[in-house]
Amino acid sequence: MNNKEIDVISQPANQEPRTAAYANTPTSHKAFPRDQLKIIKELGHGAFGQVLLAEASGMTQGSKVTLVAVKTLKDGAGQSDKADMMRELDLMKKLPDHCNVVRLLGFCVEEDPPYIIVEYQSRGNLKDLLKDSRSKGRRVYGNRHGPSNTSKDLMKFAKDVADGMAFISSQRCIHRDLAARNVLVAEDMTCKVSDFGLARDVMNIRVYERRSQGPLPMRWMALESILDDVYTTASDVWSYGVLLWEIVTLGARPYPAMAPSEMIDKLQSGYRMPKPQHCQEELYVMMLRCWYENPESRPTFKMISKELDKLINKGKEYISIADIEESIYEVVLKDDAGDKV
Ligand code: ACK
Repeated sequence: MNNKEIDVISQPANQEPRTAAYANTPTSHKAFPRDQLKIIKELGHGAFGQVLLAEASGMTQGSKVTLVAVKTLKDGAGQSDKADMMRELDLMKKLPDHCNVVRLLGFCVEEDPPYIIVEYQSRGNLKDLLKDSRSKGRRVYGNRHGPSNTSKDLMKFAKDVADGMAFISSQRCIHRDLAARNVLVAEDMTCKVSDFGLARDVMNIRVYERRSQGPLPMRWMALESILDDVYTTASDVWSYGVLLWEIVTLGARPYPAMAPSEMIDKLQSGYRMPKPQHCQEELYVMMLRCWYENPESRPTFKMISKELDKLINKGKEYISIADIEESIYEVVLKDDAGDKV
C-alpha cells in the first residue's frame, strides 16, 4: 500500500477540522457512493452489527483513497436493528465536528446493507489499549517517555474524553453508553468518544426515559438510570467516573468481584468502588463526585475538563502505574454475562 495515497482523516486534538473538501461538506449532504468503497477487512463485530475497514476513493481532495471505518449490519439483523442504526446515523448527522468525537464522514443508506462511514482510528478502543499496555509490562508508555509520563498519558486520555463529552452535552445529546470500550484512539493517541447506538438527542426534553428493552451496561450506569430508567447528562457524568476508574486500573472491569444484583444493592446503601492504591486522592475524589447519588451535585463535563487541566499542569504523578496491584482487578466471575446484562 502506498502511504502517500492513503489518508486517514483525523484531526489532532484542539485543532479546527482539516480542510478536506468532502469531509467539510455539511453532514446532511454526506451520502457517499457505495461503489467508491473498497472493503478491506473486518475490524470487529457484535451480535448484529459489524465494523469494517475500507478504502474510500474521492472522499478528500488530493488523496486517491482514504482509510475509513464502515459500520454496518450482519446477515440476520432484523428491522429493529436497522431502525437503531438509522437513529444512530440521524444523531451523528446533527453533531458538528469535534476533535474528541468520532466524526461522521458519510453514509450509504439507499439500499441494504446500510453503511455509516466514520473516521478510522488506528489504535482501536481505549479499553483494549489500556489492557495491552499492562501485558507489555507497562513498556508501551514507560519505555517511550520514562515512567513519570505514564500518568501524564493516562491523564490526557481522561481529559480528551471529558472534552468530547463536554461538547456532546453542549449539543443536548445524552450518550448513555460511555465506557472505555466506546472510546477510540487515533494514531496520535487522541481519544474520541464513539458508539452512539444508545445515544439520544434531547434538544427539547433534557431527560430521556427509556421505553424499549435491551441489554444494559449496568456497571457504568448511574443509580437513577438503573432504578428509574432516567438518563441525563448527569448520568453520563456518573459513567465518566467509571471510565476514569477504568483508565486508572488499566482497563479493569468495574466492581470486579460483584454480580450486578449485588452491585445495585450496595450502591443503594451508599457503597462506591474504593480508591485504587496507586491512584492519588485528587483523582479519586473526582470519581466520587461523579458518583454522588444526587445527579445535581455531580460536576459538569466542563468542570471536570477544567479540573483535569489544572491537575495535568501541576505535573504530579496521579496514577503510579509501577504500583498497580494487577491481581485484584483480574477477577472473573462465574456465569458472567458480559458488559451488558
Ligand atoms: O479495538 P477495536 O479494533 O476498535 O475493535 C472494535 C471493533 O471495531 C468493534 O467495535 C473497532 N472500531 C469501531 N469503530 C472504529 C473506527 N472508527 N476506527 C477503528 N476501529 C474501529 C473497535
